Amino acid sequence: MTVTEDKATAAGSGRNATASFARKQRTTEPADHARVSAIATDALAALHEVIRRHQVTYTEYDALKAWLIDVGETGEWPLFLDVFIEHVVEEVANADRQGAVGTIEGPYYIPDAPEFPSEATVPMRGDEKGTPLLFQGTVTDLDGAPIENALVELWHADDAGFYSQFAPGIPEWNLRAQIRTGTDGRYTFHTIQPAPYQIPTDGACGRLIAAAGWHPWRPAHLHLKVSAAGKAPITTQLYFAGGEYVEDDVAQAVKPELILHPTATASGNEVTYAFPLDPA
Ligand code: MBD
Ligand code: FE
Repeated sequence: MTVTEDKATAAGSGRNATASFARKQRTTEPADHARVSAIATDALAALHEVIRRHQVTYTEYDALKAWLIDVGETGEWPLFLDVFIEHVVEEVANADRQGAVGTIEGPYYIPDAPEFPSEATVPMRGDEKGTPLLFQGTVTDLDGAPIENALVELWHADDAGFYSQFAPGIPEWNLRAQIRTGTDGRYTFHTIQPAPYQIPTDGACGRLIAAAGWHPWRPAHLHLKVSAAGKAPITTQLYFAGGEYVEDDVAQAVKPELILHPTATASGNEVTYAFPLDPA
């Protein structure tokens, strides 16, 4: 076993994900009391209805209380929210898009990864495991005209399903990079294919999944953010046709438009994907 597989814990990854979220710029707009009241009233009413429908007992209420406390103490709120809630927020946010299809960001994005001109070999260990992947394509407007100087950010798990800066023993920027497209709007990444991701089984989220008899897996995926001047930035993920859990993602974040069909070459796999960006 490597250091990562040996030492990765729900609490360790939760602590890092919580700290990473706290670092994000957040606006402190004054509360719109009417909107807060409308959303909070309906959210609470939805829970009250579930309690009545299922005749929830005090034993179950106390189990919930203990579990919620545990989610916070192990830092798993980013994981829980992004796995079970974010897909609906994304659906609402991106409902009117015409171009590239989005999906959830998840808890493991870090801004300001090492930057490359239009072609990058993604930072990786000398002995990085996994099938080599040539991932390339274009950033365009909705009419297909190439966009120069678009930013394409890529981050993904390694061949054991772990993310740098969230699991121990992995170099800081491993499998994270950003590219600026050239005049032809093209980007080219040389990387490796990630493995499916398993929600940590030793934390509060894992306990809920086990208690409910669900499975803790996300299909293998590439995370992307694509942005350009005057365009609406997009956050998305790409999956691999025929891969395990593509049809059964615990985070419900797979869409048909996001499934890649790579071809095998002498040196690994190769795939092309285009990002037509909506106007801002
Ligand atoms: C991931 O890698 C991820 O992409 C999401 C959405 C949730 C948990 C782990
Ligand atoms: Fe992920």
